[in-house]
Amino acid sequence: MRLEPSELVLNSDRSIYHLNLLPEDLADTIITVGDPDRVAQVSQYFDSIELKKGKREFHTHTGTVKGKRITVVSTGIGTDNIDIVLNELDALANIDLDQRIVKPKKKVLDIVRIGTSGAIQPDIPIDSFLMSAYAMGFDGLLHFYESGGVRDEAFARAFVEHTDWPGEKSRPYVVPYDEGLGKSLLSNRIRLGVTVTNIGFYGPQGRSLRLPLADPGLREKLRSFSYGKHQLTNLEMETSGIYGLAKLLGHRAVSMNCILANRATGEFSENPAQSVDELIRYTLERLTSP
Ligand code: R1P
Repeated sequence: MRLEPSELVLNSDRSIYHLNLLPEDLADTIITVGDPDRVAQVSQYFDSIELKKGKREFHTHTGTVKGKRITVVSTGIGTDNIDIVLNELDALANIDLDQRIVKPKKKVLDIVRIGTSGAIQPDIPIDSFLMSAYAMGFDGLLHFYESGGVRDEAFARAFVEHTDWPGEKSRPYVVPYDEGLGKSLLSNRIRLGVTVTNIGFYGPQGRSLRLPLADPGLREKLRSFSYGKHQLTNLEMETSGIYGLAKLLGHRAVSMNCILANRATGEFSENPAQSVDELIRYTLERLTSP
């Protein structure tokens, strides 16, 4: 089926609409970061950079590290942006943009988020690294896709019951990481956890500056929830969308979190730039190890 210009939107040079990239600009291994300034923080460790492009908050560098081609792209904040980034990355890999048809043979991308995050369990140290074995999304993005096959409904149901989750909020959904890619990035430096993806930084994460919260007890409900051996470990704003759409599209995704805040102890990192830099160097090292 041919995708109409209103559905598959291309720029005049045939690059994909928001990312502003051509298919040949994209490596098969992709690092996503929230902050556009973090793109250069990653690519400074490339042996060579072949491409720098950007549009809006979506900045991209492609290059090689130890002979491996890697693309780093910024997503900006939130799962609404992740809907754009994941769909457009997949279109670059799996849609013939000239013919406007889906290619018969699917390419699998490896997608690794390097992001910052706040812990919700008091024993998770500031400046430590956490890999999301599961993402729990409060954002609702996946509900717009036929996604029953990738969601862990029993996990989500247990959480809804524990929190008495109100019906006017989007139903939480749970999606696992790609275990194969995860194992290749794991070491004893990394804690595995369950990451909660929020639709905001303040109220949705239980922060109140001037506005009273609808449920002041939510943070404690998150901290005290357990499902089998799993506890909720940390909060951020992209992982559920990345895991959900990657699984639906047939890609492998893992989210690496640098813990900058601990919401249970009230601490914040004294050197966040250095911590993020260490996670970048760790991830690049693991991605390029044989
Ligand atoms: C909020 O400050 C932002 O930081 C976290 C959240 O997910 C959100 O995007 O990640 P990044 O540092 O990767 O942007």
